[in-house]
Amino acid sequence: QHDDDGGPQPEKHCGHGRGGMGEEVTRKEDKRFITGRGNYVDDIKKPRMLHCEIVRSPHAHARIEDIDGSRAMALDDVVAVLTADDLLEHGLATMPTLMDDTQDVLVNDKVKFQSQEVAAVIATDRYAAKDGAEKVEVEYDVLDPVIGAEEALEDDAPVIREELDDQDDNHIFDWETGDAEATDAVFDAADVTVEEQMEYQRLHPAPIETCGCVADWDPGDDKMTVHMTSQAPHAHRTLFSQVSGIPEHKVRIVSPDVGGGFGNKVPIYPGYVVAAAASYVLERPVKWVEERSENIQTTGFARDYDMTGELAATENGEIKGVKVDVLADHGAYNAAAQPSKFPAGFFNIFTGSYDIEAAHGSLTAAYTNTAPGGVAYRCSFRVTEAVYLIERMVKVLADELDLDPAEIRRRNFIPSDAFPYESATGWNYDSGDYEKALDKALEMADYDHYREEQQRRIEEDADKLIGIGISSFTEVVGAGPGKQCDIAGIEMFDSADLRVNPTGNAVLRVGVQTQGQGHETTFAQIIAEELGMDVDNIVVEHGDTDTEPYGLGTYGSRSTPVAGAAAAVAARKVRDKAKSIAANELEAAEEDIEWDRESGEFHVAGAPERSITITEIAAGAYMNHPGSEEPGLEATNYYDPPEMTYPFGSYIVIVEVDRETGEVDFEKFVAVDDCGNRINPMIIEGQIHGGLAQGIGTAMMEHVTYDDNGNVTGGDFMNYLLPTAKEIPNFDTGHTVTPSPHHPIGAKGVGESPTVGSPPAIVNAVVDAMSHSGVSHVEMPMTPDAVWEALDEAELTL
Ligand code: MCN
Ligand code: CUN
Repeated sequence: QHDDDGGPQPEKHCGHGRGGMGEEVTRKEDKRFITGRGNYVDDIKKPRMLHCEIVRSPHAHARIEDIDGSRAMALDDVVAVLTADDLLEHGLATMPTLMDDTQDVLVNDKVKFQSQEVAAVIATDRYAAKDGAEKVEVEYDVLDPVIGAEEALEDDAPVIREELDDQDDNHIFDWETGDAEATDAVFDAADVTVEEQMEYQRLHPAPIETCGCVADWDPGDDKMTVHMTSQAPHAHRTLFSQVSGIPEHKVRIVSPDVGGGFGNKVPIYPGYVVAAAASYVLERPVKWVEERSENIQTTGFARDYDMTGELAATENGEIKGVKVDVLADHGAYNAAAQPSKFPAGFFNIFTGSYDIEAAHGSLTAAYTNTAPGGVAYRCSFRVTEAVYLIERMVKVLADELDLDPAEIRRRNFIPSDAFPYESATGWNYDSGDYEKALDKALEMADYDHYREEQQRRIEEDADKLIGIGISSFTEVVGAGPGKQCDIAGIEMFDSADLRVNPTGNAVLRVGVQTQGQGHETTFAQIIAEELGMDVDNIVVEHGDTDTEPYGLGTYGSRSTPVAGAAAAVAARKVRDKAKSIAANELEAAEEDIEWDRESGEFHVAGAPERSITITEIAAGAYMNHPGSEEPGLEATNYYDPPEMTYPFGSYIVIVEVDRETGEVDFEKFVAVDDCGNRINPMIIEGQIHGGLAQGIGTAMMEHVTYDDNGNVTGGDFMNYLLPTAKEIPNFDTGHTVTPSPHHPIGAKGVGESPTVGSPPAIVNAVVDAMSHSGVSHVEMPMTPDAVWEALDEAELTL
């Protein structure tokens, strides 16, 4: 379904026709993908290349007594068996995590989660490496595993991280935000308070392409080249250099085409380090590519927050205060991928879209015998958890007060004239118009009709109940500013380098890294808009640290807010210089030259027929440059955003709940998003569709589960369920436009909004179908049996 605004939009070019801002330019990169010419890590083949297979622990918690690789080495095609001892020689047995913890590359002493990396087998092909891995004999002394944060913090829980000097329990850190005293005061004075405990289960980003690399040490140039699945090639280059001791100018990271990242490809994993070490030692290229179960069981997971929320309000539903307490499971290492000064990510944005007087949050994080991780999966650093908490709590409060959940939101929204707005936990929202987005969504959803239908079904004791769920979320994306946000100390700016060729086409190099978001198209559109060039005449390059300007990569929907700004500023620098060249070519004074966005040309003020295009100017820059300027036409910008951007939206989900089976059907799914000025509406819609699918996966089926022995029981696609086309309904998408006041082109990010915003709308809908019988919460994933249980408890089953 398309936007309701004035019916379907023209297929291409709805602006000035050159493929600038707001035009539905078809994706330039798709020709390569749909003709089978994509180039992913596993497509890379090098002469003399070896293959790496990792030997993994079957136990979650065990001491390693002995590793014997001799039977593996006896196989013809096996070249080497590596253990922690071999890596120790090169100082590579451990690596730093992004949160300053130290993770084993290969286990030296004690295994801390199932499938942890214990040894590596290097062989001439992948099958031989796998055969070799099966022959490596490891003797384990099995220990009691600690599964679940609550159990981990019990007094008698086995200590997982005994190797750390200051660690005699499984507690990692405590964190606090807001004003406890002020919040207690509004709670004491409140007419009503509500409380609900809710778990945001452990998820996995599960990109279709798993993680992998080809490491190639060149002893001739003393240079390490690593082609890898990286969302942040430059940051990874710096970390690689720091960990390996190879000088940074001798490290080249290349991200070729990346088959989905969703946050999974932000951290560095042991496999990368092992492959690089093996290539260095053996002086041959080494490929390592994970299998699906390795990806789900060992690489960065998401969420795993056990949250208790409380709201205080007046009896007419004015929210006065919010409290939240969280128990966070970080797995065996603190390896969350987020700005280092934010141990709980941006979770403290939990006041959401509402003007709330006082707020307080606290959190305790624990080590458990499970894979490390903690933020990835389309989340903007824990905003997903924060949005889930507040949007669920508003529904709980609405039910308590018997108020319409749309109405209670309206009564509490930050008013549109209150921006810039500082929240109770200190965030500076740039712009918003929440009521407008909600009104639009209500209209698109035919809200009143479904409320009536819901009532009718209840009165008729119908077999299928109707539930209507709303989420009016606010996102925060676009980290920096560099002074607040860094990765391993590197400030989170981003960059663009624009070079216009003598024949009038251009190459834009950016520091961010597309994983499917369509940057090769949308970044070209920014340049097309700013320079009056045709979008087809601009090539966007990314992902090679030897040629691209330094950037912090793509995650947290930061590409548009940060690198998009850098691209616009670089283009404007080029435009400034172009003006002087235009003056020279048109034989006019520079102050008389005007840029006309509509025609994409420069002309002499008052004489529009005396005009010149960027192509002609480009020729002038190289073939007839004015004496006042250097030859050439290029510019670079490193952009440190003054603030983050705050996209938002209202989602309305209407479900039918089957009282006999507990099955949930989506009757209607409305998503109204506001990401400020829109670069490419078609790409935005694709982002929304994909993100909503992931939101449905989250709410309905995805869960990395463990049994009491620490076995990952939800660690492959038989057990970790992803939604397919069958589970995904049609979406009705709409939009409002509230530009970001501080962004050069007024744009905010959008990639994460649908995954952040939709799970509470879906849970609110299922709860809403049963709330007349007193149901206040259903835990995710809301599988049919979980929903049936809730129906049964409320005596609603047939
Ligand atoms: N866009 C636009 N106008 C705007 C905002 C964005 O046209 N006002 C376009 C952008 O130009 C870009 C796309 O929408 O082409 C997403 O932009 P943005 O919101 O800036 O997000 P990023 O490009 O930084 O992508 C990151 C975000 C995250 S954090 C995850 S996780 C995620 C997501 O994007 N992973 C994805 N979407 C994904 N889509 C695909 N196909 N694959 C992934 O791995
Ligand atoms: Cu948090 S998942 Mo995206 O930011 O790469």
